[in-house]
Amino acid sequence: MKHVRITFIYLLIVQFAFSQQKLNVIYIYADDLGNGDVSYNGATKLHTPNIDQLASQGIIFTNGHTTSATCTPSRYALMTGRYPWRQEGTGILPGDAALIIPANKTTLPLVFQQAGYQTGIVGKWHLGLGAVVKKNWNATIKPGPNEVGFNFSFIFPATADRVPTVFIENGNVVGLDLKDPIKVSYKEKIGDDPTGKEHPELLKMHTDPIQGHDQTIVNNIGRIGYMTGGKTARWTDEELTFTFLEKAKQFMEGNKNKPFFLYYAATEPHVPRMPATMFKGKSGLGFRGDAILQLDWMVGEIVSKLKALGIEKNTMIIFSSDNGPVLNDGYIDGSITELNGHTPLGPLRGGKSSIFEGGNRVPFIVSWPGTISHQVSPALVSQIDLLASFASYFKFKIPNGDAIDSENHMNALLGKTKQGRTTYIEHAGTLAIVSGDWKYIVPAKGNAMTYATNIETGNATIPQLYNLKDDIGEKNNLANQYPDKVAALELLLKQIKEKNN
Ligand code: NG6
Ligand code: CA
Repeated sequence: MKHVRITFIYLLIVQFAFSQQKLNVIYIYADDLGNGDVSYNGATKLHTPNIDQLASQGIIFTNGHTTSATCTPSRYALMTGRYPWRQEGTGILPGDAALIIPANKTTLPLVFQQAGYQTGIVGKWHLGLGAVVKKNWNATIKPGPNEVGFNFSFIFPATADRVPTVFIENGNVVGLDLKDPIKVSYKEKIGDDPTGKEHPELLKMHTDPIQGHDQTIVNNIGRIGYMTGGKTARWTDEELTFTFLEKAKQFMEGNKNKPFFLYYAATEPHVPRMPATMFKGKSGLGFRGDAILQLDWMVGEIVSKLKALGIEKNTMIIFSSDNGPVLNDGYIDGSITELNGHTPLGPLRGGKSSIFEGGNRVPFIVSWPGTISHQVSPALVSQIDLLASFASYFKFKIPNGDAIDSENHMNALLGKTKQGRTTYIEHAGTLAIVSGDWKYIVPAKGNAMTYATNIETGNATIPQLYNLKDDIGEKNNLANQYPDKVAALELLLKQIKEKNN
């Protein structure tokens, strides 16, 4: 009897110790997922039950943003808390680019690391690797994620459509046979591997003839860039998500008793969309829809794993996307022909690469079961603010000059207030400033439509002013009616641009 009581007390203590465990944070980042691509936010042609579940138990932010309308700059802002347009060389990077995250500055994972967290990244990196472009892929590649705040990394270098199509774990290419070394070039063809251009008959998915993606063929898919060697290390696209998910599960399992931060950078629904067999054809909307179902399934798997580890209530999941949606982004994959009335943008205008809201207003959910309850928040929140928000949560003082654009909005992220940012800068080919309900787009000379992907860039040589409260679709340009507003926003933008500390 006495024994039983002692065991009981012991169990109580163990449980208490666990419930005292610090919060874990998982940041799930979709790639090119639109505001209207999720059923919690109005999609009816496809269903995302696992993402919806996060939304229905957590906070749905209707005014959630990435900084930019493409991948690299958005990820740069997420990691550094700096607007990417302040920094040259933060545009979409080739697969052989050098690391663009400074190793001596505060980064988002460093904020967690200094608070005693284990930090891991699994998935798409796209922020460059190594010190130089001409790097040796056959030895440990440094600096990379492990040098800017991650204890563990299992990534692919750039995008799924860019070589080298290999996984890199803590700096080393996985499964590499050193007798078959990897070489990469974005300048000229190297080695004997067939290219999509010379051998279109080898492709299992046609490329759009005006959008390239016709260089080295890997897994019967044409890519951007040339590679040779590394045959045993090359990935199979259909397995990408299984591989990342397995690594993420191992990371969670290994750190179930320690606080952890996991950055899960999914590849869906970015091109090439080549989902696993179990998802092919499942959405009825072509491979893009299938890829979104695969993404949703992965989210469900992460939640199940948290439950199985008994840490679900102790883990915050933040779900978002790095930029707005695009249909034909280089491959003929049914994204247009099988769209079936699906509206990836919802009511927004633009899309990937656009300065309109469709470029940077993205799904944004914060779920923390048991601690935050469901609500819909109109607070303007941005990925660039995660750094300062978590720094404040951990009472970490950001060194002067670091993360200068990141603001602490932890109270908005936790649903304690519906007030987020008052001012925000959006970025594509040009800049826009949002202040309250107003958005001003800086005049720009570039094309009105993107090349080939057929998206309105938002570029215009005249000033554009929209009232987002009344006109979320940015249809009525009010610049002529409110010249004072235009002038005030221009001035505010100038002041923010000049800020350097
Ligand atoms: C573009 C690619 C597009 C995609 C994008 C990066 C062409 C014509 N198009 O340059 O396919 O890879 O870069 O997407 O090359 S992002 O989400 O990583 O920013
Ligand atoms: Ca992207």
